[in-house]
Amino acid sequence: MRWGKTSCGPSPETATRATCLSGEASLFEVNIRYIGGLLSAFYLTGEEVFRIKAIKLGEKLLPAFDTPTGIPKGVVNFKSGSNRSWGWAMAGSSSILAEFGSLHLEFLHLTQLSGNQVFAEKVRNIRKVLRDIDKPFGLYPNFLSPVSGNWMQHHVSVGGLGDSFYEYLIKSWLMSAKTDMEAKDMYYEALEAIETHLLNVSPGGLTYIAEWRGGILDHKMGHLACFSGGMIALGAEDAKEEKRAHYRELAAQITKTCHESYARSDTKLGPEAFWFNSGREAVATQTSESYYILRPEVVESYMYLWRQTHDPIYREWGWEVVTALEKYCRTEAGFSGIQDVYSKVPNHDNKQQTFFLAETLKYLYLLFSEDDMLSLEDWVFNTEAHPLPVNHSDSSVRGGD
Ligand code: DMJ
Repeated sequence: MRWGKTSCGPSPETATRATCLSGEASLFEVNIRYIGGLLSAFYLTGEEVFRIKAIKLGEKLLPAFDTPTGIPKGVVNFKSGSNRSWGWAMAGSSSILAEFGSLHLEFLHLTQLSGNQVFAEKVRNIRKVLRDIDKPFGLYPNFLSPVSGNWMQHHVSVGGLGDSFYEYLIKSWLMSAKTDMEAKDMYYEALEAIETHLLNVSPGGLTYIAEWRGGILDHKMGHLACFSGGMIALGAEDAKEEKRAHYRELAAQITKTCHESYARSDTKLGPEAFWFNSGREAVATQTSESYYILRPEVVESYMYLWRQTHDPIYREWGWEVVTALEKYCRTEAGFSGIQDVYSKVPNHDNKQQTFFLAETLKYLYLLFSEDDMLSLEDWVFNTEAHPLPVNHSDSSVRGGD
């Protein structure tokens, strides 16, 4: 998900305050941060207050789905119950794939914990719309009209605006104890299309997933797209047998590329976006993309690759990040993003994004923990790294129809 102008102000950090005085809230941010966090707190403690609050907050989000297609709009007003699209999303006409595509895990748990089918029905409808819509070359564009149900623009990205949609397909399969066949099929079909149309290897041998603008490729990866190494590793085990080794290797190669984006900077932290053009590889080419805001995606993939391979290189790479965070991001009051990863003089942005604690430090902790610490057999992490239990007991959390 990429930060855009929010109803709470012009800059990213206000977007992390998923609600603001107007009563408007980001459907996506409230779901992944607050509902995801409350659900995890309930499952990890059994404290009833967390279950109750998660359900109440979920009910507050339901008006976002009041559209002709049932595809929710990105902004909901907790006071009035109205909804609207982000102004920056195709002039307010579109919903964002990574937003409406990243509700499934949490909403199935809201149904399980409330007994109210409405939550599961909302996300099953989203799944149906996406399953049935024509997809250009099997790809999922990032902007969809909640009114017409048509794609509004053919920009495809495994990074910002698209990322967690793909993540939630494979995690729906895993969270359903491998009963949600629809999620599994959609995931591997989407991955095949990504491989066919977006995957590239640079002249220097680095594998990367480019961005697609109606058939034209931008040979760049966002830091956000670096979660994909971990995602592909997570899904490798349930791929067709003849593809499993290939996906394990692909996951390792993409993760290696993302490591290179860190290794090639002066601070050993990676930029917001890095390019493969004009002889440059895995480096930002504009100062406007040279910042690091404590994002987790690269260490997230290290954790998954470590769990899958136990190759010590992933802990070595993880420790490089710990060292760099201490050296360039630690401040008296916490940790701060930096404005230029290519400068040895850290220009702090004076913001500790919420995902630093929720994700970056958690994935680093898990990277150096034993596998039975939040085992991937029993837990899936929502896209804000809040652990949700795999439902081994029954198929009531099943994601499909
Ligand atoms: C987090 O809020 C989530 O991981 C989201 O899915 C992507 N962006 C940030 C972390 O960079």
